[in-house]
Amino acid sequence: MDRRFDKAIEVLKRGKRFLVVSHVGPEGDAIGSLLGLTLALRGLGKDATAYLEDRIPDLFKFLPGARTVVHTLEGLGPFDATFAVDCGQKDRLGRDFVNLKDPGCVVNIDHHATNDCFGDINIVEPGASAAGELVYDFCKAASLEITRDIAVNLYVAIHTDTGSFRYSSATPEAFIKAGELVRLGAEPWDVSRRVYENYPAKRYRLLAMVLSTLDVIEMKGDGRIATLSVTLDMFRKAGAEKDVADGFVNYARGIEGVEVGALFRECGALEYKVSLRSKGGVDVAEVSRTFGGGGHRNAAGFTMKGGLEEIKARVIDAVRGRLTNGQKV
Ligand SMILES: [Mn+2]
Repeated sequence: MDRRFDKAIEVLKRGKRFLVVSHVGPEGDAIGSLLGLTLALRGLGKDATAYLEDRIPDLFKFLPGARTVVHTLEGLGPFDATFAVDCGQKDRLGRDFVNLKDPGCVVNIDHHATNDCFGDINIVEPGASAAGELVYDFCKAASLEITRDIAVNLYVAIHTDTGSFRYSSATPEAFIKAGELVRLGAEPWDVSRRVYENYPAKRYRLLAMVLSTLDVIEMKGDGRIATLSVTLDMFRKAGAEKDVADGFVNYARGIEGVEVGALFRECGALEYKVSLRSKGGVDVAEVSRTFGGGGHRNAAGFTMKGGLEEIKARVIDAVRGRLTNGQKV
């Protein structure tokens, strides 16, 4: 890890104009890591542009620096270097980045086991709870000052990616770093209130429709899979944007006796985004890879073309195969 950090620190010292990017459909870790690193670079007096293809979900707009994020790279660049955070594949960094001619040296900072090491320098640590943890490590290694604003961003990154420290990814290191970030000014209740106690009413209207699609499928003594689905029509009726359904998949996994929860989110004509959550007995990253996606052992996803019932049947089959292959723990 140290040599890769040394190389990245070299890049940091040599450059003046930096780009920081993260994945499409950004969530807490993507946004927190992106903003934390961007603010750290600016603190050094560097010119740092933060780019996300997609809008920042409303509940993360309070994060320091959020208003400085750009959603197009047209006319920007060249850059001396680009830092990509929390993203396993280059094509998930947004169209403008993929088409960018002069990103400079690409430093890939990520914790997805499925990362394909697309960077010139790859700091990929699947053992890290969040990319935010690695940005924290990088700031420490490069002696960058972690201000209160940076601490809030990195705390949110770790907090959200560990499911509020509920997942097995909540390692001693995650707690230690989060504790340090609290010492540096991140306020746990303030963050919780803004991130978890601040949902728009339309989220509940949408959730009511989504919960009515619940299907719990028995797997012959091997646990169960529960599915939920959300259609474009439901989004329309609730007046909700697509990110309003973020996290709904956890309602499927949270049922007694259920090993795997799945959410099927319609995102176009005969196209669905599938989110899978496991309690640990099934590696859903592996399931997702067979459909061209990726993620973590207990949280993964992919997009798939076809009708809802057909896609559901294929996913249930794939999970059933894993459940009965002796992989259940
Ligand atoms: Mn992450």
